[in-house]
Amino acid sequence: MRPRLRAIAIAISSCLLLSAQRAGQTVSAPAPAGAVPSARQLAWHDRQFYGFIHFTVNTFTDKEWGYGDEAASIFNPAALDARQWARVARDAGMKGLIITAKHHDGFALWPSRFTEHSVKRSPWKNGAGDVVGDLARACREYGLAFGVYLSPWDRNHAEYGRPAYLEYYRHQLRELLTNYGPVAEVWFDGANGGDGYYGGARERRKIDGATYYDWANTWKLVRELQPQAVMFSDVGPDVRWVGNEKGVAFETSWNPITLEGFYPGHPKYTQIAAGSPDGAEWVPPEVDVSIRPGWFHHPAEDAKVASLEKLLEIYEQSIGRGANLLLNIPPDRRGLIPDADAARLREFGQRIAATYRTDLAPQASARADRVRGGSALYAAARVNDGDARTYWATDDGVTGGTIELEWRRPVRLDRLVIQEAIALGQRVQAWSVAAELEGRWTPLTNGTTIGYKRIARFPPVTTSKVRVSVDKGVACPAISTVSAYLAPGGTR
Ligand code: FUL
Repeated sequence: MRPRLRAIAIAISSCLLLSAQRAGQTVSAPAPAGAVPSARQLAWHDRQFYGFIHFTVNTFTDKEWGYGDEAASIFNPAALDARQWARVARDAGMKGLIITAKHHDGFALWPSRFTEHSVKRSPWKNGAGDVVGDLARACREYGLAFGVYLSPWDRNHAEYGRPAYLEYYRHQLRELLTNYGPVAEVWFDGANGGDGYYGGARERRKIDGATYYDWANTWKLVRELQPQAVMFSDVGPDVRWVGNEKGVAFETSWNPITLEGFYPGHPKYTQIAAGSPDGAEWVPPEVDVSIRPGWFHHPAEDAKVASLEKLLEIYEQSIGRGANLLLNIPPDRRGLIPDADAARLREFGQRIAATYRTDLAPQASARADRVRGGSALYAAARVNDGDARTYWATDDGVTGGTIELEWRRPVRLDRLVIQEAIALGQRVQAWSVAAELEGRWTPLTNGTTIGYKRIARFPPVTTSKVRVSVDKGVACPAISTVSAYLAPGGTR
């Protein structure tokens, strides 16, 4: 071999040896940054999209908030079929359903032993029905997670506002968490106190939201009875309210949040609802929004079902900003989700499935400008290897970096889905996406936080090279997924 070639060959082989050594070395994983999710929260993040069932006496009185004096005799759905709800949910791509087992009016949708104000006093199935049980069974049949909403405010109960009501509330919770199999989410809303029937007193009752409910002990009961269930309220402990009912998560949205001094219904909650990078606990946001103007079904709103465009916008502004989406789909007086809503939800489910069916990223080769310890374990190829557990990372103290995806032949795409390895905390503060168009790097879009998932949309482009940059972070980036798609028709 000629000396020059020999020198090159030696250089190449020593390079290979060096990288082989590096691959063999154990480069340690990045340390978690800030607050991190629990196992039950990680399972919740994976659920992403599920439905809310608002159904009770209000459906029959055409109200949003019942006063608490509704006669059980008005609850009489002629064709209630929880399996239809589950089918509609499944066809929409939902992973679960949460039902208003009891709304503010106090009417129990299950035959509670602790009140007469329930389905057992209604003409429906001659008082032998159980809506909660029907839904729990339907969810099991259709592979959906099942959840319950138990309103803390009870405008029917005589003892509301006094200690005895708390006992009653916990008895009801115990029934719901004992008799219906696994519960994935327990939903505590923040509306509290005011006027009501209260066993005939018909008066205004004010409670102190900071102390009255003694949440710590109620949360303990849930943990004891259903340890895998996440609890939602304005302030967690597992999942928090996004702060509005419009279907929009904050553009800059942190899972960590400091909730000390706050309680469900706190008047200043919306000021902190976006979370913060140095937040003390991991309590991710959930976006609750209705497919109609109201939470309950009202015939006058039959023509106001959200359009497909609106639902797609909600999807991108909730799930696409790292939150979960809880979409309300209220049954009507028959006890069925109206045909128009069901058709819209099917259309929505099909569009989402079609948009995210074909990931173009696995066909691309990936490289990064920096890789943690030079190790294959943390290489760029980890973002498009189809394994959500692996991730690209850089060295400690390096809080940015760039991944390039390159295709052999040009592809057409209009969005990337970027995901952080959130088991290590939420780390990215700014990102940007560019594509090589006619030989020039062209910026496509940019944003701030990522979290569980960020949908980065841009006008459709045809390109062979795409670049994702992490421009700023609280720690070295840990990106588990970059996937690439083209929506059908090139629109949303
Ligand atoms: C609120 C309630 O007051 C509404 O009626 C609805 O249930 C919504 C999801 O939560 O706190």
